[in-house]
Amino acid sequence: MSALLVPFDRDGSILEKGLAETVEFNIGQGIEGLYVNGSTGENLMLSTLEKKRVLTLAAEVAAKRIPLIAQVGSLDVREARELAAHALDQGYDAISSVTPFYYQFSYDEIVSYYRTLGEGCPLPLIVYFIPALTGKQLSKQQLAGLLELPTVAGIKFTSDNMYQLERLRRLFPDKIIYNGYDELCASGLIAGADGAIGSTFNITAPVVLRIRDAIAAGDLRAAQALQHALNDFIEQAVDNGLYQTLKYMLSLQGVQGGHCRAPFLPLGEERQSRARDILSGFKNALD
Ligand code: MN9
Repeated sequence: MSALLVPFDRDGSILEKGLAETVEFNIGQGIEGLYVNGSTGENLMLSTLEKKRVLTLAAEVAAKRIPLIAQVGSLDVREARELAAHALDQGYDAISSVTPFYYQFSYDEIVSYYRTLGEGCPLPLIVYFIPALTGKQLSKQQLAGLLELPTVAGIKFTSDNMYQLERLRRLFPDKIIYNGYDELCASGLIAGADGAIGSTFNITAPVVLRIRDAIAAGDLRAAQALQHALNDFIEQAVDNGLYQTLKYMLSLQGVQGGHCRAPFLPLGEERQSRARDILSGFKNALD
C-alpha cells in the first residue's frame, strides 16, 4: 500500500486535482491499497476539515477499487473519533492511529487511548508504531498488549527492529502486520509481515510488488537485488528532501504532485535537477 502523498499549492492549500491524480497514478501502478492521512500525507499539519476532505476525496477517486486505511490519530481523542466516524461514512476498510505522542504518556494511557478509539468505531483498528517520530518506544510485551485488544486488527510497524516484528508475527498469526520502513520491505516480509505500507511506493510500486512476488516465490536473491536498487533510490531521495522529491517525481510523470506545506521548504532548482537524476538512475538500474 502507498502512504498517500497530498499535493499542496505554494500557499499550502490542498490541490484537489493533484490529489485525485495521485490516487489514480498509484492505482495505475498496481498498488493494492492506500494509507490515507499518514505521516506522508502531512496529516499532522492539516485542520480537521482538511483531514476529512482528504479522506473523502481519496475514497471518491478510489471508488472501492482498492482497500483504504484512514489514519485518524490525534492528541485529541475526540478528533480521532470524529475522523474515524467520517472514515466509516466514506467506506474506509480500516482505521489506524499513531501512538499518542509529544507528552510522555504512560503505557496505560496509550492502551486507554486505543480502547476509546476502537470502541467508538466498528472498523478494524491498526496501531501505527513509529517510535523514531513519536519518540515513544514500546517493548515487544507492550506491543503485544496492544495487539491483544479485541478491536485492534493489526499494526503498521515502522521500526527497524525486525526481531520485534518476528516475535509479534509468532504470537499473533491472525493479526495483520504491515512493514513500515520501505528500506526494510524485503526484511520485514521475511520476518513475517503480511504486507508493507510506504511513502516511496507512490513512485516505486512496481518494484515493491516484484519484491513481494520474489519472496513469495522463494527467490531471495532477486528480492535482495531489487531491495538494493530500491534503497539506492530511497537513500538519495531522503537526502534530497523525501516528500518534496517524491512529489516532484510525480510531476515529472504527468501528475500534479505539488509542494509540501510549510515549514517544509520547496525544492530549489538544484534539488529538482537532483530529483530528475535520482529517478532516471532508478529506472536505469531496473532495466
Ligand atoms: O511510515 C514512512 N514513514 C515516514 C512510513 O514517512 C515517516 C516510510 O515509508 C518512510 O518514508 C520510508 C523512507 O524512509 O521508509
